[in-house]
Amino acid sequence: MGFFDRLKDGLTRTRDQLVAGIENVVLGKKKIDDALLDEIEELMILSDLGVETTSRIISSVQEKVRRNELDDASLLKKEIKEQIRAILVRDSAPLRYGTSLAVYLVIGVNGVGKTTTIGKMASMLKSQGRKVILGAADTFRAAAAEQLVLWGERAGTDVIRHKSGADPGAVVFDAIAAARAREQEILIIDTAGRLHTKSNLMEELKKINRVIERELPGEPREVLLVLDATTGQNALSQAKLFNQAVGVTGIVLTKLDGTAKGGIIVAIASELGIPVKMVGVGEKIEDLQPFDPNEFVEALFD
Ligand SMILES: Nc1nc2c(ncn2[C@@H]2O[C@H](COP(=O)(O)OP(=O)(O)OP(=O)(O)O)[C@@H](O)[C@H]2O)c(=O)[nH]1
Ligand SMILES: [Mg+2]
Repeated sequence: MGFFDRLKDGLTRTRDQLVAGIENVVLGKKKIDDALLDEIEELMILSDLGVETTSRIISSVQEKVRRNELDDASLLKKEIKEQIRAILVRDSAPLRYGTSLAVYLVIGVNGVGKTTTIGKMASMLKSQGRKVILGAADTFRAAAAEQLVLWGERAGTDVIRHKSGADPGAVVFDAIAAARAREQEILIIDTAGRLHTKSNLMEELKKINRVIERELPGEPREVLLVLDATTGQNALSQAKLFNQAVGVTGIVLTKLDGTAKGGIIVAIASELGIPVKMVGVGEKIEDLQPFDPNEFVEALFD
């Protein structure tokens, strides 16, 4: 199966709920009235598009109906599809690269898929001919560095690590030095999972950020927040708080395989204006790709 098919497969439950739901509701109806729009609104909220985003889309549909630009219920599915596309296209942006060294700091709550994503990302970037090195700044769990080393072996990249319990900032400092000495193009840093509500753990991330800033001023950087698509609306509050603390430049949405909550991607793009840069659809090394809004919309509505 190609990536598009896996994405489509992964979105089956979201599609059944949202798209098949809309098809059902409009079936045999001609007129677009408030009762019909209420039902569609409910389907959108159930699919985790978010209350704010849903009501924005519904209001704009109502406006079009008032202006007689939209008068046939059978056109509603297409209209909502295009509005979702517009939201996702607006802020979309690829990963930043540089001419020297780019650093990607990968953050998120526990178990969302940070380390796995780094392994997949390293493999993807290597296959594009980039020189990639990894930094194991999750020094909290003893097994965390080993897990990253395993992914490094699979992807064919070096991993810079310290003993467990070491200062993550010191790992990042050494990883930058090693990346420079070995003339690497991209350094990807793994961090310990942390709750977005714990301010001392957020301080640690700020400290890591300051090390990167000081060592590589003006170089391209990404702060990539990994979100688990199966958590639905909670992913939105994680994104808000991590963004406030360290300034998130891109979202990686994992576990899009088999969740009914794929709509969360639209809520994040719409409410936070942070681009979704990558999506993960499984546990294997090839199960990650750059986020393509058009592909996503086609996979969802196909
Ligand atoms: N189905 C599915 N599982 C995934 C995906 N990405 C990661 N996982 C799984 O999620 C689990 C946690 O992945 P990790 O990469 O260890 O997550 P983490 O964020 O590094 O976890 P901590 O370091 O403990 O905070 C593993 O079992 C992964 O195989 C995905 O896209 N789809
Ligand atoms: Mg990890």
